[in-house]
Amino acid sequence: MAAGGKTYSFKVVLLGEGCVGKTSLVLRYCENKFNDKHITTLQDTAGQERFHALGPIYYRDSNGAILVYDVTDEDSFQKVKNWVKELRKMLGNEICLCIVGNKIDLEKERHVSVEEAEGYAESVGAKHYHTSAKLNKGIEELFLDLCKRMMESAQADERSRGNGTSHTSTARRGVQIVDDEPQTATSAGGCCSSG
Ligand SMILES: Nc1nc2c(ncn2[C@@H]2O[C@H](COP(=O)(O)OP(=O)(O)OP(=O)(O)O)[C@@H](O)[C@H]2O)c(=O)[nH]1
Ligand SMILES: [Mg+2]
Repeated sequence: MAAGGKTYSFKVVLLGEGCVGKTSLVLRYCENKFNDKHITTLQDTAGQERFHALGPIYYRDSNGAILVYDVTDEDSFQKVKNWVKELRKMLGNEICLCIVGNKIDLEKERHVSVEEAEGYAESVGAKHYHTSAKLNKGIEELFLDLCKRMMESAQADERSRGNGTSHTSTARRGVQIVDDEPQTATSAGGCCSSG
């Protein structure tokens, strides 16, 4: 993404329990498409062991993290809390955290209250967003806001270092999807496979 003639490149990780809508959010943002079917990004039910071993490789050097839960699934919100703890512990306060309550079109089945989620986000220095990949709600705002925050953070960083190095990015709309092995370990036990 460019600002004042400058191009920045950031690493953002997308984390969350299986079936919360991670793929759907990216698909909506990048291609403006939505698929009703759940085709899990992960075709195995890797447990905590494997996920914990690979997690740090996946989120190492990240500038931002999008932590997704499903508003109808209380357990997926607890998983987000675990991720926040781990990311803060491993990466400190440098990383821009976005907590995303997805599937707000299913408001009637909501199991995570807005107050609780927003209050929690504030308490850990994260920002909370409400989205629906299905209805294309809140997604532009999420990505735009995250980019702004990461840019501000990078600029503050540059000022404090007193230099102006930058990187180039050729990714479409600033989103580059890296589908590598560690990523598949982030959604261990998708809802459709392990219940
Ligand atoms: N109603 C509703 N359904 C959604 C929304 N976003 C995703 N879904 C559905 O939820 C299911 C899972 O979506 P995915 O995007 O595949 O979820 P995921 O987090 O990538 O799942 P894994 O790759 O298994 O970790 C699919 O059936 C989607 O159609 C939404 O905003 N509203
Ligand atoms: Mg997926």
